[in-house]
Amino acid sequence: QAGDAVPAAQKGSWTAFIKSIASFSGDLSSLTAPPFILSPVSLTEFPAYWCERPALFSDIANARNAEDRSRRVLRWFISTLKGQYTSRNESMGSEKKPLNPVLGELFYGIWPDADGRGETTLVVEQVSHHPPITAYYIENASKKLSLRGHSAQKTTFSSGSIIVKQIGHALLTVGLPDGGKEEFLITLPRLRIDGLWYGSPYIELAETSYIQSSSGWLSTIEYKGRGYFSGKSHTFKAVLASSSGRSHTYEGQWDTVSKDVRTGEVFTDVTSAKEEVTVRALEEQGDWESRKLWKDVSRGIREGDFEAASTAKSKIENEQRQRRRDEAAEGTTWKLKHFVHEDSDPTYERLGKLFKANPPTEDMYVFLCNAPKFDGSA
Ligand code: CLR
Repeated sequence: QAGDAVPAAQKGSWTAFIKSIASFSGDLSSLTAPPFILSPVSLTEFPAYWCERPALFSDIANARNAEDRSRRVLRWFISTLKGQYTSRNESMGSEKKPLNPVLGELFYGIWPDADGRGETTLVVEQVSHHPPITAYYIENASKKLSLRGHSAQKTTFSSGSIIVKQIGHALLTVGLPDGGKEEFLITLPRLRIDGLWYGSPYIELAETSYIQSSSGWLSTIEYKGRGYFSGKSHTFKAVLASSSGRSHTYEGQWDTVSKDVRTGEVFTDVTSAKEEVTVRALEEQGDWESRKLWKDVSRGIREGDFEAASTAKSKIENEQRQRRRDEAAEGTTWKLKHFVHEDSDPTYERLGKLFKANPPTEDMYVFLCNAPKFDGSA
């Protein structure tokens, strides 16, 4: 039944919201949605999904050779998908509309060392508001691993679903024992948001994404949902192949278990608990840090006090508008804190050529290596 999961009083505004999406393409974040679908979490927190299994990330450093390294990178990547794409359904009952970050919004986090995996740190900055673009840098220095990337979306509407094309990519750099390095270009899958009619949206992944290693190994990952080759939702098939023709195939569900097709061995298993990022207490956070910045809006949404949420949100938005007006009047522009923007990414171009990446280049946000110490000093 249409609108089954929508509170009675919000059915009308939900229908209106769905209609406005249908006649719209581009930046969904600017559309007003009914309260029940609002998430109290900002998009600047999402890059943390890359590292919620920190042991799998650090395990990349234990590889014996390039082939093994590519396999471990693929295993870690597949194991992040459940968090990236199903965790709002688990924690809040359905996919929700995240808070739309302001320009300059920051999110810092850490996964502390344990069992010799080393400490992993996270720096996120909202580098554009219109369109929304989020840049991030994740590092496990003791294992010589770093991941830099940026994330933006282009949305369209097709037969009742929202189709989200992800713009941006991630680049994983692995320092090798001999002092050299290996790089991995990671492209991102397409999303389809279904269940809108019922008011209980969820994500299915579609089409293909790639992980190209500078060693030559390439993972080609195909995504399918219910009714396609396995009949199960959240299905993928990944082929890891070298230029010399050797290959491995892994198949299964990215939200539960997958196997090496030839040996039957378990490849990924994300049925155990993940480890959420640790952030500083609110009192220790700066004014631009996401949870501090949005605290009144988030509290309103969480406690069902939508009037308080909306007042607090307007305050932030008005403040932002004033800032942009002041900058225009002074002839200045907002200065990013942790990243420098470049129009093209030479590493993307070089590795992307190997599998004919589309587009042939993308923007790049270079990290300034100025992460604040976690004890609070900037
Ligand atoms: C952001 C980058 C992360 C993976 C990810 C997961 C969920 C996506 C999100 C990205 C972008 C914003 C998104 C969200 C799901 C819903 C939300 C597309 C790609 C849109 C803006 C909200 C739609 C509103 C309906 C839920 C009603 O690594």
